[in-house]
Amino acid sequence: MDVISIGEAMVLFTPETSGPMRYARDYTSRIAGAEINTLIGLAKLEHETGWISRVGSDEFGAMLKNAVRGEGVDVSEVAADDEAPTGIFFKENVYGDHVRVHYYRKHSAASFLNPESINEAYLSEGKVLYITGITPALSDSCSKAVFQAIEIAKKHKLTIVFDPNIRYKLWTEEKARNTILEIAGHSDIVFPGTSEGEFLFGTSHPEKIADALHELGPDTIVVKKGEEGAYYSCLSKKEQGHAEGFRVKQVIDPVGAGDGFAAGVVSGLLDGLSLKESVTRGCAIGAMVTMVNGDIEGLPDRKTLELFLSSKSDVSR
Ligand code: KDG
Repeated sequence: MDVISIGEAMVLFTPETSGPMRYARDYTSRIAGAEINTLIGLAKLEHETGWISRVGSDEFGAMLKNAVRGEGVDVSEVAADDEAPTGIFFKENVYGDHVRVHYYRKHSAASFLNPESINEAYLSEGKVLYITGITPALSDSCSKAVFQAIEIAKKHKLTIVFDPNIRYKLWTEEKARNTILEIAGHSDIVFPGTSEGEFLFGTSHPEKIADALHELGPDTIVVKKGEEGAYYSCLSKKEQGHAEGFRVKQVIDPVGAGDGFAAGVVSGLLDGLSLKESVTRGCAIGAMVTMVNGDIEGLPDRKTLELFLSSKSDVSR
């Protein structure tokens, strides 16, 4: 197994019409969730991936498991919960491109993930443990599960990759800051955004964010700057620099871009690319995700990624 992740996936409902959802009548349903988005991105690039989670013993749980399995991710460590339902959420396009997210995930099956959900034999077979700041925000038992996974990953020398992915709706600012910094301190590679740097360290300056995170322990930091690309810094390889972003003509749906970015960087590193090349792959996939509706639909396979990287016609850099 190349990459294993732990986290919640949900069914996402998007109204067919824009404006307040009280007037919406028709919805499209999709699957979403930061960790599965990244795992699916990696699976599309032919990496072996596995997902540790819980879904309800309900139709939405079956939908999620079928869809994630169908995208090539191993779901053998996804438990079905008879008591708690699968979480769902809605993306409301209030006006223009202003999007509001409404979660219906409190006490969902995934929020009952706990340290016993982590199968040591399964995780020890992986090369990379990928975690985001969403899972520890779901409940205390989820937070404990994440720290348990980190402990096992360290014991078996997996590379720990962490995307803070701060969701302010899910926890208090103080708890978010403390937990994110603690997890970052245990990680090898961290992918903060500039606004997360502002929240954590009071600066949106990429180099300052990277320095502050290096102080906590991680060897590699990649600071996401949206369509401007990313700043990367690796202490052991003494590699620092900026990778250019990809400006797309029309952003259709920006949600999920960071997860695609993570898939690209991790995929590049697994392929043995340099950090700069890996970050460029991340920027390309992040851009591609924004061009298509939904979190996973724009994630490319290798052929499509090559096409995007080589064609200048639809992209201005
Ligand atoms: O990164 C995309 C995610 O935000 C979305 O799929 C939903 O996982 C999600 C969350 O918790 O916000």
